[in-house]
Amino acid sequence: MTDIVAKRDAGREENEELLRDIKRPKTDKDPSETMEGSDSRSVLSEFKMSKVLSESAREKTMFIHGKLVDQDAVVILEKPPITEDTLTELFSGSTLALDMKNDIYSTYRLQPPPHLNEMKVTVVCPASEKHLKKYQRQESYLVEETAEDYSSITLPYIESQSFSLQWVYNILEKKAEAERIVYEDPDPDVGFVLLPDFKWNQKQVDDLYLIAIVHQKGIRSIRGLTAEHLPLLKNVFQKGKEAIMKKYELPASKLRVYLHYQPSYYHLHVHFNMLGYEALGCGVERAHLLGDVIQNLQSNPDYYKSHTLSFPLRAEDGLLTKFREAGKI
Ligand code: GTA
Repeated sequence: MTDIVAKRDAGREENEELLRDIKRPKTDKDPSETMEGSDSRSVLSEFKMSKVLSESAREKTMFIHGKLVDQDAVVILEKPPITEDTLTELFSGSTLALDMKNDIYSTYRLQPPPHLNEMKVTVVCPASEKHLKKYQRQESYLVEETAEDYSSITLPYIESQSFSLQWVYNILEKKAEAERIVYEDPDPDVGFVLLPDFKWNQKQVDDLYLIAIVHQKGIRSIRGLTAEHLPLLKNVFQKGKEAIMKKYELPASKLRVYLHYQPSYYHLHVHFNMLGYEALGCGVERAHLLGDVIQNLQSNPDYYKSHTLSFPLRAEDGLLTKFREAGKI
């Protein structure tokens, strides 16, 4: 925890680096041509908002579509949790205005010093149509996918439509986020890179979120797993938990370790969350505990090749259209 607090300034720099990176997308029209040399604040001042895609008062997040220079972009604003180490300064260094008082109850508006009032900003630029749909609020529908549905509907769809994995390869090849790596096992068969998920600001362990990205290429999701991958999965499970214990002093009993089905990115990766933190996508309809996946493969080497798997799909997901066209829902 102390380690996390000590890294606050480093985290701030990482955020700025992320924003600087969007000025250099590899596209025909590069925003860096007009924005080179500007700092992270001016990057956002270039953002021309067109629509709020979704928002959540509970999560304190807002997903906004707009243009950065001439490119579609999604900006995600998120108010981070309050951390205990800031409380003394928050109480002594803020101004307070009374809203109402009634008997023993009173409410106030607090204006903290600017550095205690930061927001987390994520920028996706250039954002594809698929990104816009991903961040748009939509109804969800549960799909039951048989092994046959996987081969005839899902696999052809994900082969033609998936998000780019460039960010994953950048991490594995140390071209991006190398300084954020918490642990690496470089073995090409059972190795992986463990690092903070970009949804986690690393300021408090209450919402700890890391991902382990396997070095082995070609395993798209749990559907691609067989008993031959048990050494890989056990290695990620064991060494991932050990690395988190060492760095964040969180025992395995405080972790939720799982894979998504369907994932957004079809290169095998494992999510590590703090148990009490209700991360998006940790519900039973989408998350498969790594411990259960290992046991299922131990009792049936082809479990994920043969079983029906359920998962939610959002209204505008092209895969849902394919399932509808096939008369499956
Ligand atoms: N370190 O560049 C990256 C990076 N990218 C592009 C994705 N991830 C990254 N991590 C690092 N660097 O947990 C992370 C994602 C995710 C994991 C991929 O990789 O944060 P997945 O393939 O199972 O896909 O996991 P998943 O979970 O659907 O993707 P994602 O992006 O988490 O979206 C799920 C929902 O979470 C979204 O629909 C949205 O509602 C919400 N969300 C997404 N991003 C944010 C954000 N920055 N802040 C708040 N909420 C977000």
